[in-house]
Amino acid sequence: MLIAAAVGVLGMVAAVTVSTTPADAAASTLGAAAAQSGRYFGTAIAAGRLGDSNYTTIANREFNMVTPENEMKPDATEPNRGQFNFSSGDRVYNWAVQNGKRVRGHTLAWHGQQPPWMQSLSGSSLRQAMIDHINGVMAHYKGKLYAWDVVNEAFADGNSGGRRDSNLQRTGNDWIEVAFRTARAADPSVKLCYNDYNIENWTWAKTQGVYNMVKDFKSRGVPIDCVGFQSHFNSGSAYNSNFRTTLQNFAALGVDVQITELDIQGASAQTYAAVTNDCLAVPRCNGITVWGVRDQDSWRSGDTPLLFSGNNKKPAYDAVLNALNNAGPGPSNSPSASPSASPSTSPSSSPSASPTRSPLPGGCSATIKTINSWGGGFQSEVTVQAGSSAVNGWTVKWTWPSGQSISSLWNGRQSTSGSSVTVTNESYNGSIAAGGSTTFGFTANGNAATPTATCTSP
Ligand code: 9MR
Repeated sequence: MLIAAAVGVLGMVAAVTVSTTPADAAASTLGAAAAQSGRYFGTAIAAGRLGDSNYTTIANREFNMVTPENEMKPDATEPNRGQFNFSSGDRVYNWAVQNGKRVRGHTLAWHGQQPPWMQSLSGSSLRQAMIDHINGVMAHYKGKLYAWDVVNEAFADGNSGGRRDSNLQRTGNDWIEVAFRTARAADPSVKLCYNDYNIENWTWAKTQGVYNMVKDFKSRGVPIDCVGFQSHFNSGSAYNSNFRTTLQNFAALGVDVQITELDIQGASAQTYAAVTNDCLAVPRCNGITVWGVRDQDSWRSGDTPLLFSGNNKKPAYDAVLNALNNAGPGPSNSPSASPSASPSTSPSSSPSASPTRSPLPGGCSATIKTINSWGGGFQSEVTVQAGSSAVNGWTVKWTWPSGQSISSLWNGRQSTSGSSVTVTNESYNGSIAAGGSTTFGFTANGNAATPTATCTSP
């Protein structure tokens, strides 16, 4: 009996050891699985649900990017003209960053969810109110966000391929570019996105309308960094496999692409996997955000469109996790991550990156990539990648070639001595799984530079 028990215990230990073999261990959460290819996996978060511990347990465990579902919209942030209110937005923001997540701001200029005072404005006073709104909200979150949906849903449904009629549109066709130029000046550190729905199918007129706008913006130097594809798929707007073509074609214009509000009526596991693989196939697809945590949290809960039902993972969850794990360290970790970008179209988003060093076993490597540049300054993203073993704490160092200086840095702690820069991890991003990666970012003064960086871990 004793011997049998001892053998049983040993057998269990052996089995556990085998199942956690580190070399090609699959990540067990969506965020960690996406991070293996340098991407994020996010969710919409509602401030009103943060008191529900079942909700926050899943949200905290699975996701590493957060979009406030309603809390940063114009009606929430500027309820009276010139009087800003960030209490709900900050609740979501603080929950996210306290739990080591980044935040996508949503949204600054939109025909929907305008406060009543804004709905009643028109012409030049509405135009000025839009500019003031962008400046007021972006000042509050300056340097803190990953991206802003600067303009939301400005194109018409149907076959026109043109703009949606709205009070903002009636202020003049240039309202979108004015919004983007205002946003760049207000916070040069944040990616500026155009976000819309029904632009996933490459053959649709609305998709072509937005594509032509982005092409025009890039050719004229209007600052735009990313396009958000909401991806609310349902029977009237079904997923089509040409979504990958759409993502590739937009990326080839020199913008990042992001799946920003994914939900799928009925949550077919196959369709969820297909969408995930479409993003993974495009180096400039930065990540995927689902529009809510559990079916009961969804804006259309009757469609059961999300990855969780109550506390349970649905088949679609497993399909997404497997797709992310199968991608492994993807092309987005390499310095040539953006082969389709057109670097000559605009100074912003030129994809230059420092050479990657092969990480030693147990060590780490760091790659500096230019995200944006403008007269006198630039924004960079640094990817810190673990080698064949996990990293616990990292230090990245480089030397500026020609007098550059960092103006703000996030997701890391900086110390500078002359032209030498040292950045160490924050408490929340020091641990990187074997083969995984994390990123930090900064804005700097001077000409964009991508010096070779070294990475060490204790
Ligand atoms: O999910 C949001 C829901 O709670 C709000 O009632 C609704 C009101 O406009 O907005 C929903 O979010 C929308 C997002 O902001 C923009 N794209 C469509 C989303 C679903 O309607």
